[in-house]
Amino acid sequence: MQSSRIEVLSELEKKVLWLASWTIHNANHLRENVDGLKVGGHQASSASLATIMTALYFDILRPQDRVAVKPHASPIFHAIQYLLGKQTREKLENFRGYKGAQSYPSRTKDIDDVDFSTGSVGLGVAQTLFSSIVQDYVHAHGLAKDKPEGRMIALVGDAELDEGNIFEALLEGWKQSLRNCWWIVDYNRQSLDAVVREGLWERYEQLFTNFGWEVVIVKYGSLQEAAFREPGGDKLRAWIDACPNPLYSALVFQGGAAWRKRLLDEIGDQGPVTALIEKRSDEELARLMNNLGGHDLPALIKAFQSIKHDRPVCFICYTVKGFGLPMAGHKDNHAGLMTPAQMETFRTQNHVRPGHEWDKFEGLTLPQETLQGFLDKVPFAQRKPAAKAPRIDIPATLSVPAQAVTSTQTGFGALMNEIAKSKEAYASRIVTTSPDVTVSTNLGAWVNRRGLFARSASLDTFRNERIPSTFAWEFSPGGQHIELGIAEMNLFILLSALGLSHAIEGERLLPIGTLYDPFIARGLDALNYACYQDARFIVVATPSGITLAPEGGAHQSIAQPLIGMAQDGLASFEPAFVDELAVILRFALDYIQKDGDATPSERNWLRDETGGSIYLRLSTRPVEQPQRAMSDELQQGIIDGAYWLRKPGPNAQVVVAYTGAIAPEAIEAVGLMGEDRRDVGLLAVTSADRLNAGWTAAQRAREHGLVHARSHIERLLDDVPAHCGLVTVLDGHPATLSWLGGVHGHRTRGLGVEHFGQTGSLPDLYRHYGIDANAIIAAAQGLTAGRPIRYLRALP
Ligand SMILES: Cc1ncc(C[n+]2csc(CCOP(=O)(O)OP(=O)(O)O)c2C)c(N)n1
Ligand SMILES: [Mg+2]
Repeated sequence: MQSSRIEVLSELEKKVLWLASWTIHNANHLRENVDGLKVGGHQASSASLATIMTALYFDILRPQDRVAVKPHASPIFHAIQYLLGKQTREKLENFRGYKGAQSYPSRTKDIDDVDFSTGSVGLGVAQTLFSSIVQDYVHAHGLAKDKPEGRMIALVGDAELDEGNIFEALLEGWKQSLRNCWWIVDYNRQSLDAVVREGLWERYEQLFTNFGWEVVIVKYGSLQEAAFREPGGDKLRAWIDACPNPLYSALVFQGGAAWRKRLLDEIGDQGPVTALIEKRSDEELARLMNNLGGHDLPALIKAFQSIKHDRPVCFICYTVKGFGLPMAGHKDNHAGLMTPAQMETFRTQNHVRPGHEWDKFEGLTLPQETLQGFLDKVPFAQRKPAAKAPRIDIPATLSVPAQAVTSTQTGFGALMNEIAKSKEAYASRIVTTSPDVTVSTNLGAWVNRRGLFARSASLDTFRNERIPSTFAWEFSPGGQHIELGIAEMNLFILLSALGLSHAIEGERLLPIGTLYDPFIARGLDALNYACYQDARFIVVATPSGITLAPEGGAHQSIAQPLIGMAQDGLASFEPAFVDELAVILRFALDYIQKDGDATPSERNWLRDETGGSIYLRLSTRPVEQPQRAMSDELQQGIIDGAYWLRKPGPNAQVVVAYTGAIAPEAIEAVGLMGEDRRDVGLLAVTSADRLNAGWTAAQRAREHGLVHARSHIERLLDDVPAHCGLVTVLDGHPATLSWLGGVHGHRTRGLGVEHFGQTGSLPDLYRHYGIDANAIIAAAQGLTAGRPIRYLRALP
């Protein structure tokens, strides 16, 4: 290592810390002026990573590498990008402000080339692991041939390692022969509330080693290493090693005099170490004791450069939270901010003149040309924006053999089987994944044809031994299904990684993940995370609801339809029939590829051109399938979210609106009411989510003066007379559909499931929860005047 390179890097490190601290100070200052509020700027948490990120971004990273930055190091990341010319002063001045640089790095909201969004701790870390697997998948399929393999790197807070999803990912990574993944732990031994427990590094070391990772511990800086070589140095080293975390932090906070007193008290009588301590001034002593490996550029660069293989590596880098700032080491420093007076002192230390705070080289000693010349050549900054991955054509229709009676889940399996037979390009871009429910979500036929993915091939032993089995589980680099262990967090983070392949690998994949509907809740934050960073995928959740009758309560999902409605970036559908599903799946494969204009369509007021991910809620309940031609109008209704299965007449007294597997009950109820109520209508709702989104958007458009804006649901309900009652029903929370009454003010009774499920037969449960035909009729009678409905039986 040339010393001049280190000199440049340490100047940049200083500048990065200054800029990040100033960004936070400046932003908080603004906030205080406006509304007296203080917002946590994470000065200490950022400072902890200043050296590591300087070493990485300005020296170690190559253009093909990708990084998930610890959320609270966002100011350091933005400062680095500012120096590299990829972030603007305007955005930094507006840090944490409206449209300013983001508090936590965001792929979609920041302008400075964020690789992975972070914020919810633990998720970005696991994302790097799954992104490595996706990189292997893409290359194994002969895609992105010219793109060199990159390292997927996570900058991890030590307390972040408490998040269980990291360990679920670690286990899966081992199973999938993970490569090219580095996790760099910012081992400052502090979390948000406190100082972390002693000796965690030893647990981590064993754990990571067990999973096949190399572990590199970067504990001492080069000043410390030099001091250890002095007479008495071994005593100093032993003292450091034995020092409890809270004490070390407290001494860092107190500074040189406190270090001297403590060291002399504890080891001052042990021979030459006294001289080692005494010959240093307070300031030199503090610098020595603060010189942990994670704040020492030569130590870090040596550690990173020592890795010559592609196995996963965990670096445990000792750091001080708040390094270089007055709050360094204080246990309460997580959201701490420097006071204006402290900032002034920091300004003086950095030789920054008032009015020159944003000047890139202000206060540095090396000539500007040297620094700018260095920045111009930083390897990581040479990367070009990824070329847009082209759209993959999806056929106009997806066909599936007709069945008189079947379920949407079986239909899904049949559709995937047909796609598996196809020679068209889109079929080879589909990649499926499931957390140990591949067979029970009906992906078996697809997997039989397309195989499982692994970097090296292995045959199905049962098949080799000629033992009959319905499933051939052969692994090969060309396989198109990634089988996961039972961890829904992993499912969603893998979908997040697969769903960003077009942006990260420059190759578009069409990811489809399956799981049981109730277990969406297990991976919900990861699903939210995937949507937040605009990953594109289809999630097929089946089976769902109390329709899963004999399985028992906790397997029966209730809230999921509302999750589907409320989750941004995710359009949800719940078809009742397989012909609807075929239309929706085709739409979905196209929709996940869109990234166009955000202006809503004047037809349904949805922003379909922007695209997003898709959630399909399916069922195992076999129901009689309609025998009908799929007209363009019907197709459009299915996609827009609803269509009339039976159009209400001009004097309609009742409309039943249903979603999903409960269709036979709705159809039956409408039939039974016909003699006693006029012109009963039956509305098939395939997507409460899209209906609701279109309705909200059309209302907003009208408020903005577009007086003719009309959403799909408004048009559908236009001709329903005002006195007509509306009964809504689904196997899920009733709020999913009961808002329909608000569209034109029809009196509405929402039926659905509000309480945990239980075991029983389907009729038992539908009766118990009040979503069977009789309950629909009772609701209709309650809403409408007229003679008693003759088929209504007393409710249980
Ligand atoms: C899932 C989740 N839970 C809680 C938080 C709130 N939170 C933010 S940072 C933090 C502590 C992080 O400590 P560490 O990872 O050691 O980072 P450091 O600031 O010490 O570098 C917590 C609890 C969060 N961001 N995400
Ligand atoms: Mg920490």
